[in-house]
Amino acid sequence: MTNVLAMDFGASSGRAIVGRYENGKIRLDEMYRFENVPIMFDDKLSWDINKLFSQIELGINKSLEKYKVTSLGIDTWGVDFGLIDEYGDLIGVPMHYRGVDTDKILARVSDFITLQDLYDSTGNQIMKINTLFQILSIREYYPDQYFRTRKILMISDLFNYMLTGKMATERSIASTTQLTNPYSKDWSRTTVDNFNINSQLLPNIVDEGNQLGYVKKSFNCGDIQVINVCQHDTASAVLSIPASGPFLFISCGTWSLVGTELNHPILNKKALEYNLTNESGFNKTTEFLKNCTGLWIVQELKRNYHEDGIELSYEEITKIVEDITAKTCLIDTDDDLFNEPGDMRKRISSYATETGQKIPQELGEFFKCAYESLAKKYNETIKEIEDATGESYQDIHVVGGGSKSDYFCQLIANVTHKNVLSGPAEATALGNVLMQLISLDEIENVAAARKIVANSVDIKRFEPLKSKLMEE
Ligand code: LRH
Repeated sequence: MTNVLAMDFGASSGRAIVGRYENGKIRLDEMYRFENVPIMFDDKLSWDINKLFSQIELGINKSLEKYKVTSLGIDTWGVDFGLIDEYGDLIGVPMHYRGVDTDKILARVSDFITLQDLYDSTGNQIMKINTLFQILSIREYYPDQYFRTRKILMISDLFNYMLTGKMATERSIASTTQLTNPYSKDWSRTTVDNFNINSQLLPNIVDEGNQLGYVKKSFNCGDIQVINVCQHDTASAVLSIPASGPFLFISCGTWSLVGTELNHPILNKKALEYNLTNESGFNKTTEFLKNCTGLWIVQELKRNYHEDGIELSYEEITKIVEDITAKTCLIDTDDDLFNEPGDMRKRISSYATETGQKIPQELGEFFKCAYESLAKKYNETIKEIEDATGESYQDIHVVGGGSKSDYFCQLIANVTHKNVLSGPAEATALGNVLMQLISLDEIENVAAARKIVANSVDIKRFEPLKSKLMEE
């Protein structure tokens, strides 16, 4: 039996999971979960990087108490990074994408290049959080840090570096920067040059499955190989989807990544107009998708009520929501208003007032508004994807935390008029485990890995029901 450790970092929480492969089946054993709570550093919303790194050490130790572990892989959210100085040390603390001021930068991007050209050379959805805009913001507002920098390491690459002493960027995580070429899936020279970024700052891109090196002796954990998995959590999640033909996916965590897997990028007019992104998946596949706000608003509402002394589990929340028959207001979940941490009840109420809708009163109405608005957004995005690809899909694979809620999966089926196949809920960690097993030659390739997932995980099916929302 081969045991591998997946360190899976989401923007709000993380987990250490040991994947165990035997007799054609994968079993996941969760060692523990932890919260990922941002900190204020120098007045800027930042990642608690040392605490997060200590979770990896804890993950290794806990796993070793129970298992012999051959390798480990790290996947994280995209776009964020750390700056490394000439001594190989981290400069300051990596900033949180919700805290970086890129508004003015974005407004000035057209001084360098048209948005059409930027899209053509990177294939990425223009989002103010993208690494490129964050780098330009640091150069503008913190030139001292920028000019001391010798290498820029994405968060997962930074953790790999801290573990092994080796610097590299894995291809899928690099594709969230708006600095890679959507065809070659290497750094886009045109973009790097256009924005006058010193190309020496960007590490070499390596393929997923690359064996980077062993965990340093100083960690005292024996020989554990560090493998570059699909380090972008979205790419890991998609890899684990047990599909055989064309499919749509919604990878639903703090973010919802709504898209499809293709073997070529799409950069047509419609893709640009809809702001759809081309990111890199395993084997240089393209994940053609939109980054939509996901359960973030639900998570914030839950936190808002927690601060008022009301504790609710997600199961309790969806139970309450299911019992509400009255219509609630709908919001644009991607509106900037809901971007930053804060009281979502106030923001939803002000959105409702401004758009002439009824203001929610009850706790359940706020949550219902969030869930239904998300489903509406998914539906709109799926239509855009079908329009840009010229394809029509029957099935949506919903994976990640959101797939655990039958209420939400049924709602998505009703609103989109498509079948929803839910699970795996631990898609990101599972994709991470699978890539390690492929790298270790335990599994032949991704097609074989997906068959193993189909054998190992219960997938639930939800067909669209005639509901009130559908008829609107
Ligand atoms: C989802 C994700 C997404 C966003 C980023 C901030 O977890 O990776 O791709 O771009 O987080």
